[in-house]
Amino acid sequence: MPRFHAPAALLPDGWASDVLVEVDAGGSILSVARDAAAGAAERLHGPVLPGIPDLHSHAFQRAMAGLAERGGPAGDSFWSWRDLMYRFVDRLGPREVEAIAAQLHVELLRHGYTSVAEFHYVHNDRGGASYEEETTLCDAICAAAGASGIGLTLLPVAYRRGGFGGKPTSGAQARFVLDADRYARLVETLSRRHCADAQLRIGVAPHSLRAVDPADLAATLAAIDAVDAKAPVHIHVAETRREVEDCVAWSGARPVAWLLDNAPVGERWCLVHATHMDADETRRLAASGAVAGICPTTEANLGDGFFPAGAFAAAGGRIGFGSDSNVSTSPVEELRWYEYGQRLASGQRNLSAPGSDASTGMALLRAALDGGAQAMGRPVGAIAPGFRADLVVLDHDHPILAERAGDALVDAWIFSGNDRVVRDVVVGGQWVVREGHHAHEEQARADFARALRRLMRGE
Ligand code: NGQ
Ligand code: ZN
Repeated sequence: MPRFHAPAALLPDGWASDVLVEVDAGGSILSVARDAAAGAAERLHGPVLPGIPDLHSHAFQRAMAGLAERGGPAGDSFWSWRDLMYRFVDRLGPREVEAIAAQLHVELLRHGYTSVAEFHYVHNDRGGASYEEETTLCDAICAAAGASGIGLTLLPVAYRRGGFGGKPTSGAQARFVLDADRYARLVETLSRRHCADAQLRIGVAPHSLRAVDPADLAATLAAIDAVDAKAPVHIHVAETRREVEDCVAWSGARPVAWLLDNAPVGERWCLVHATHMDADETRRLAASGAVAGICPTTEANLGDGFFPAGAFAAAGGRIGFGSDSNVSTSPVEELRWYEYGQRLASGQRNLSAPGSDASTGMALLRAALDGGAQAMGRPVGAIAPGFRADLVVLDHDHPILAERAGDALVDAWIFSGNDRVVRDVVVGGQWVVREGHHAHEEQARADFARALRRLMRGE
């Protein structure tokens, strides 16, 4: 039975010294002792944090990072980015999806993410024909996660409309569409296949109120409730101003308000983006207990707007963070930009800190852990009995951590840690990164390079 000993670790009630973590054969924490001798336990050479959940990813988009940074003839927007992304989707096959996801997972792990919620919406073959097995591309994601060792919440996406009011889907969207029966079968097959795997949870994701109509939304919830009535439900909502306008034109209500009025939004839900909310929506979403999934680097990259952070926090809302388009694969960047967005807009500092002398980095990290874990629907985000043994070891010899201890380590990491501050990573009690190196790193990089060559040159 693996045992780990750390000189310092962040536990649910704060920092503790000489922490001994005992892990069961399935990778969950059995016991945590403070002021304990190391004995024969494996030594963790630095301060230890719980692994961070990445609550929103579209893995394949990692391969188009940097390819959408040229101005268009009529300016550029979320929608012109989406057109380019659709052209990219068109070329992907199962081998490419798996290779890109594996490379992404290695990078996420090396930066301290230990689990990821994959919002996976490409289900059909090129041109839109069904694969013989509707799980083909979901299986590619699971294979990548298995090889990399990252924990996975797989959210097969329901995508059936091209816009509000049941608009037909475009040709580019044909790869996303499964009818209600095939979708229910996909959810059922995946849930059954993976129900005994502690590294993996299946949930669902109605893509957005643009891509599902009210009947599709109900059918999506019914599909998961038939197999797992507590599983996570994620949805994109209110990311752009145009989405809000179109939703009002269709229903008379703004998207977050529509969802709160028409769906059982509560703790199993994660509303991704929720960028454009009025004061009433902000208060009501906070009261619902759902997580707002913020993806600061992607939202900045796409020019979405900034989440109403102050009002949502004041109303007691829960947030977590996601890497979304994976232009960044580091949790540090998401947390930092969430705080910096508020500083730039307000001319003030330390807006995420809960009070005088409280650490901003720590408040951001706690939000990422708690909200992230809730959204994953897996027992992660804390070093405590019953939780997964997902541990991130910081490099205490890194210059930015010199003479830092406790919360100050986290502030230094979040606000200044750009380069190899994470030393080791354990997921489910297994070593996945040692001294900054992932065991499958070289293989993943070679497979990724080959996949990119096929995608970009057609070779
Ligand atoms: C996605 N990404 O599903 O990949 C979306 C774009 C859409 C973000 N919203 C497509 N960041 O929302 O229609
Ligand atoms: Zn997304």
